[in-house]
Amino acid sequence: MLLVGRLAGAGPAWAGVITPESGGSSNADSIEGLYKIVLIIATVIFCAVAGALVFFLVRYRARPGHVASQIRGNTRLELAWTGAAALILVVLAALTFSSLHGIVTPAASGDDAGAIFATVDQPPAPGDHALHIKVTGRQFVWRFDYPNGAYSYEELQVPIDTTVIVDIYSLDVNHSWWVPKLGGKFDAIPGYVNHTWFKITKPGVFTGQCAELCGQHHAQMIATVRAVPAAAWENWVATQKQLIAQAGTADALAHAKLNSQVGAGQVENP
Ligand SMILES: [Cu+2]
Repeated sequence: MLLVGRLAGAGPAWAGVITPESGGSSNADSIEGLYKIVLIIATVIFCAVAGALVFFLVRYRARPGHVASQIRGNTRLELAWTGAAALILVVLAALTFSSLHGIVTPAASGDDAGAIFATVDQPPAPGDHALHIKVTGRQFVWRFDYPNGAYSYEELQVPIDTTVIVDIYSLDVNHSWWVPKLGGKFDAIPGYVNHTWFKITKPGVFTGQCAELCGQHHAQMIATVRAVPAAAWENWVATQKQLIAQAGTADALAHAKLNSQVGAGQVENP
């Protein structure tokens, strides 16, 4: 009971409990907007149908001395509810298709967008003005590869006001890339590249989680997206590249030293 109470009291338990989360990227906002429209229409219809049902159940309930009149067929009523239902579906379809463009098609980067890279092995960005990030899922961590050769784990750093095209890979089993405030879920499937995008306008941190049960430590497969001003991002990605190169050099030195010690018999060959 205490555990259930604690779980229910946790902030994330109530994040977007009725509607999807939004506020990070315009595609997530469009998804939420569309969801709300459908939810409102569905709620109105539910209340009307359930209300009418309860009304007629009470109003025409069986009572001693009252015999319900037996009615069959009402062409006008039947035409009306068939037509109204069809009309609602047409309206919903029109709304969905008009929002779909803003959800699927990446927005253009803003005027303050940072340095733009594109790698040769990826599809061209819309207007050729976007940052491509390769996201790779593996048991149990997300890896992010940047166009300059730098990479990071768990946290993806991006510049604000820049359209980020995310190319999603998996190395082992099925995973699912999901940062709720930046849009919907996208499967990471071995042997297949999936794509999505987001564009963050203000600096901030957005948290996500692998959304496909991928093994024993699936719960630890978190993802964080940190959006920073363009200049800060350029600095960061350059520094990250340097740090990786330094670590590589230190690793090679340590390896060479160990090999020479093994050769000299100072340590046992493992
Ligand atoms: Cu996973």
